Amino acid sequence: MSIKVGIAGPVGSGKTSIIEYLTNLLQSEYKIGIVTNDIYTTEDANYLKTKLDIDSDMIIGVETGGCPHTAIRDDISMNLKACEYLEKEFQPDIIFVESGGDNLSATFSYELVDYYAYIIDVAQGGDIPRKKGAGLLFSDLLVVNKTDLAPYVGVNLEQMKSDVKDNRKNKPFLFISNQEEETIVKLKDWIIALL
Ligand SMILES: Nc1nc2c(ncn2[C@@H]2O[C@H](COP(=O)(O)OP(=O)(O)O)[C@@H](O)[C@H]2O)c(=O)[nH]1
Ligand SMILES: [Mg+2]
Repeated sequence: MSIKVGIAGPVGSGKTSIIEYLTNLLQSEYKIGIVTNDIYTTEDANYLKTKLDIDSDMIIGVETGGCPHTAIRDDISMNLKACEYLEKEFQPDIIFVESGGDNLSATFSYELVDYYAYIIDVAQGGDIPRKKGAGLLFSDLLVVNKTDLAPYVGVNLEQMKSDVKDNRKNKPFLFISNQEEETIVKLKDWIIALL
């Protein structure tokens, strides 16, 4: 059985990039499958197929054709089918399921994934954690990405951390940036702990 990890969050927050780094860090020890969701294309899957050094048949792009929330929360049949195919053909250790970009209310069905991380980024505004939203409050891990951009977009990271702490209660969160390798390693460690 694979462990299935959902990666949700608004368009452009860094979901595909995060799957790319995690796969690069994990692939020597774990077999990875990937399912991406786009509304009208298989753009993210195509991107990952060109970038990653894993069997491209283990990367499946689901074209949801409609509301991106529905395909990960309500009618999960297309995503389930993709995951079942990967499990049957390749027996991966981990399957990452990237949601189509959403607004702050999207969540994964736990019938589709075992755990999910919710990704926001600092360039969307420092006030996002105060605006709450289901993914932000209830995800298994909240990731605040692109901390390197904070000085350029006038975001106070300390204030943002304090807002995140208040809203997450005891649930975990990470502030990360692709410019700081050790933060990506912490994210990888979170995945390994799930296994
Ligand atoms: N500055 C900066 N840019 C990032 C970081 N992570 C991702 N990006 C960029 O953000 C853009 C959107 O990322 P992508 O992974 O496609 O977002 P998605 O729509 O959530 O899948 C891309 O141009 C990435 O290169 C980061 O930590 N810092
Ligand atoms: Mg993406």
